[in-house]
Amino acid sequence: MFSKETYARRRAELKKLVKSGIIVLFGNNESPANFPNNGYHPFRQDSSFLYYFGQNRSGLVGVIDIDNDVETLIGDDISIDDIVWYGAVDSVHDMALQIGVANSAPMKALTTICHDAMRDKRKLHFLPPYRSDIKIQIFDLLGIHPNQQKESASMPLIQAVVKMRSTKTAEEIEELERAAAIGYKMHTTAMKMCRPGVTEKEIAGVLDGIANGMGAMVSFPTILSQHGEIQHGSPSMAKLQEGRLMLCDAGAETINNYCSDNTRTTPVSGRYDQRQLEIYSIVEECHDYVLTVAKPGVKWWDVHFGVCRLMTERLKELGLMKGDTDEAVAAGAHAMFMVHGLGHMMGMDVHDMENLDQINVGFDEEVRPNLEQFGTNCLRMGRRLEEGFVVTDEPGIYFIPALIDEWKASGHCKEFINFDKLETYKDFGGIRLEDDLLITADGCRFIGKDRIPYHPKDVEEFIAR
Ligand SMILES: [Mn+2]
Repeated sequence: MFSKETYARRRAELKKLVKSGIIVLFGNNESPANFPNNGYHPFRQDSSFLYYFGQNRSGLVGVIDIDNDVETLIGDDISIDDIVWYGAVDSVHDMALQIGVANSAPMKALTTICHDAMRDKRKLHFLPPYRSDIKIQIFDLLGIHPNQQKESASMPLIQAVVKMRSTKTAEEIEELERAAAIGYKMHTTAMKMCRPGVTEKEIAGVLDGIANGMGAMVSFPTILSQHGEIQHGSPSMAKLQEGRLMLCDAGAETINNYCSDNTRTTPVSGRYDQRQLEIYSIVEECHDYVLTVAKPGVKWWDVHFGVCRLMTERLKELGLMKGDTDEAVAAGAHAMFMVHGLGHMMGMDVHDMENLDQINVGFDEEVRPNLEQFGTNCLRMGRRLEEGFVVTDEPGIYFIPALIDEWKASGHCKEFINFDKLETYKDFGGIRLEDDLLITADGCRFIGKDRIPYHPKDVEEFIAR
């Protein structure tokens, strides 16, 4: 937790931005895995609740009555029965004081607050809910059907939260650095373990253990696969095989729930072969290019398409693409290889604030998303960078047999893709490199004191055995 002044300052700023009405921020409840007392573990608090109310306990709601300048932490104190099983915890009153909130109340008070507000026709601001239990709670409190709750969520509140959480303060950057240190340990361990005969799950399980042991947990389910072309390839019981590449996309959350997100692609044999090296070098060049152009005022949209053009140029040199580079990128031909966007915001959520909808987080009036074009529709961020933003830099090249077959059969982008050569890459897999960028006053820098090795020579030396 940060100091109570941090939370008080954030709520004061939020009040200024939202201007009037009552803000209701729902914390998360325990989520049952297979029965109520066997929940998904560890408990994960809602990030916006954490940001303004700091308390990492289930069953809490934060209320900010802007017009009357009253803040209340709502929740029920635990009973002696719970104390027997889980130990004593601070009272809701004490938890409120720890975050500079003057008032506390039991959960039934929320019903009164909401009913009074509706009677007096006052504006109630809530964020779009994403858990079913909270949707039921909102239905009970406000009578809004779960299907209508996304539309009924408060746009002024969404915009205020996005504005504040997008810019990371010095104490948040320290947390992100801590997350990066855990991520470093995870990735270097995966690289050292990567060898023929070891299963994907064995390595991923060790990474889970590092994340749990050094912080809160992984920031998302670890992607670890020899089939790097499968974007969210879950680790399987398959044994790593000589000659293949292991793609590992993984990150950690600190105890205070700040994230890291990195990707490395390691040769199972210990060395990249010539064909792997050729593709890897393109991804590496794209990854490093971002460092030279990302700075305040630059549109992330332009950085993404700068990478797409560079990738297309290099793939033309390899004979996998052809034709005019600008025309190829305009047609979306590069998405045969890079099916996703260059990166996303990162903070307390690995895809920061994705529950508030990426169109509100990564885009604005000036830069609108393209939801039509394959590949470009996966770009989660386009707007101009600002100092204090944290974005991931994650170019990748993949050879997806089903996609190759589909485009080849339909003739899609046939003037830009050399399908005959591409056919010979169907057994390749995929390569991605990912690091987390902090936008500084005049440029950007990677988060994390130690770089996880990624230049091919460095990787090969690091895993030499
Ligand atoms: Mn990522």
